[in-house]
Amino acid sequence: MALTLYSNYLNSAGERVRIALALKGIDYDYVSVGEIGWDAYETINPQRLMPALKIGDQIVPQATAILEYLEETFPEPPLLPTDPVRRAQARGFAQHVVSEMHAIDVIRVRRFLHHELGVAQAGIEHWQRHWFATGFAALEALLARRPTAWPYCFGKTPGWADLHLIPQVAKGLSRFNVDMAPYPLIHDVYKACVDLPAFIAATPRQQPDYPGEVIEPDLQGRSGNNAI
Ligand SMILES: N[C@@H](CCC(=O)N[C@@H](CS)C(=O)NCC(=O)O)C(=O)O
Repeated sequence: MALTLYSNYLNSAGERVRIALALKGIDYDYVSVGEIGWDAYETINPQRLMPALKIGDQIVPQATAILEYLEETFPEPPLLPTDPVRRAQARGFAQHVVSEMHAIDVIRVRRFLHHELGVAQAGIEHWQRHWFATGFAALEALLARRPTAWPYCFGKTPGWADLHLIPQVAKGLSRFNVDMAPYPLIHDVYKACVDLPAFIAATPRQQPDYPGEVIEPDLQGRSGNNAI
C-alpha cells in the first residue's frame, strides 16, 4: 500500500514518524504542508495538525496512531520492547513527551497565550523553560529507575521511547536553548541516537522542504489549526 506522509521540516511530531519509517526501512512519499498550504491540507486532514499519513486512499491523523499502525503492519524491527511491563513503560515515557511537553509547547499554544491572554515574550519564554524543565526532570527520573543502563531508553536498540525523546531534546537544544546539564541520562540517550542514520534522515535539515536554515515560527503568525 502506498504511503504518503504530510509533514513539514520543523514538525517534531512528524519527526517521530520519520524516525520510525527510517528504522523500519519503509518507503514513503513526503508532502510538505507548507508547500500545499493549510487550506488544502484541511481537505486531507480536518484536524489541521501535522503529521498525517495517507495509506492508500485513507488518512490517519496523529503521530501516535500512525506509529501504532506502522508497528502493527511492519513489525520488523520492533520498536516496542517484548516484555509487557517494559513495553508499557516505553509507552508511558513516550506519552509524557506527547501530552505533557509537546502539546503545551507548540506554537499555537504560545500564540494563544500571547494574543488572547496578553502574555509578553518574556512570559512565553518562562512558560517554555518551565515545561521543558518539568518534563525532562520526570523523564530523567524514569531513566534513573531502569534496571539496566541500556544505551537507549528501554533496550539495546533504539525504539518507541527514543524516537519520541530525541526530537524533543533536539528542539530544546537547537531552538529553545534548553540546558541539558541537569539531565545526563537523557543526554546519554541523545548522544547514542543522534548519529544513527535513521535519526539523521528524520532531522529538519534532511527534509525536502528544509529552506536552508530553520525559520522559527514567530508569535505574530497564524497557526495552521486556527487556534489563533
Ligand atoms: N498530538 C499531535 C500534535 C500535532 C502537532 O501539534 N503538530 C504541530 C507541529 S509539531 C502542528 O501541526 N502545528 C500546527 C499548528 O500549531 O497550528 C500529534 O502527536 O500528531
